[in-house]
Amino acid sequence: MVTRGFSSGRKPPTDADARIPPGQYLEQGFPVLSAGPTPRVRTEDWSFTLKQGPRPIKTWNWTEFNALPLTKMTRDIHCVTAWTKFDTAWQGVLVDDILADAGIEPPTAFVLALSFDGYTTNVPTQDLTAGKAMVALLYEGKPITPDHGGPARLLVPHLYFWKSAKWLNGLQFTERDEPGFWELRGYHIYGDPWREQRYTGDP
Ligand SMILES: Nc1nc2c(c(=O)[nH]1)N[C@H]1C(S)=C(S)[C@@H](COP(=O)(O)O)O[C@H]1N2
Ligand SMILES: [Mo]
Repeated sequence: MVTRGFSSGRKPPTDADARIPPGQYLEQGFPVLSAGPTPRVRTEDWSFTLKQGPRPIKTWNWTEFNALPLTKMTRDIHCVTAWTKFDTAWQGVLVDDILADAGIEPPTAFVLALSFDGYTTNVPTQDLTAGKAMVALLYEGKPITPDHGGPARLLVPHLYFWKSAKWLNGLQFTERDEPGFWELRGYHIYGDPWREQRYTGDP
């Protein structure tokens, strides 16, 4: 007997459905979303700085940063424009390993990610540590292409993808949760896709 309700065009729920947050659809491609033109950052000119407020804690050049431990992360990602992509495969340096190399414990509870294009986005420190986030250097085994944020981008896969800053050049510890580029323009301060925190005022 055919189960009523699943028979006429409606598909039964699958494991895949359970991986798609509310209001999202499954995307097979990899859309590019940038607020401005793609900055071309040569690895010779690349650097990454850990800061506390305006004060630099430590800076790595490309060679130094690539000497840090490389970790693999394969995760589903969720863009606020409603696409979800399964099993994106990244390699990069865990934020934990960056902090360890700098010899510090997180000095404040919030971070502002800083990018070469002037883009910023805020994330609570605890959403970046304990293996939850990385500075990604490779996508599907190859250097990240410029349009997707190469040479290096932040990857915070459990939050909407606008939190994964492309063309990353630093992480700044801040005393308060300071809204970044999109958070100042109406996006949610935290951005949990499972709670559908898209815009300011969403729960
Ligand atoms: N530096 C920077 N990072 C950024 C953006 C940007 O404009 N500049 N766009 C954000 C947004 S809104 C999204 S959805 C993702 C898109 O990443 P993708 O182009 O690799 O899909 O990058 C995020 N990171
Ligand atoms: Mo986005």
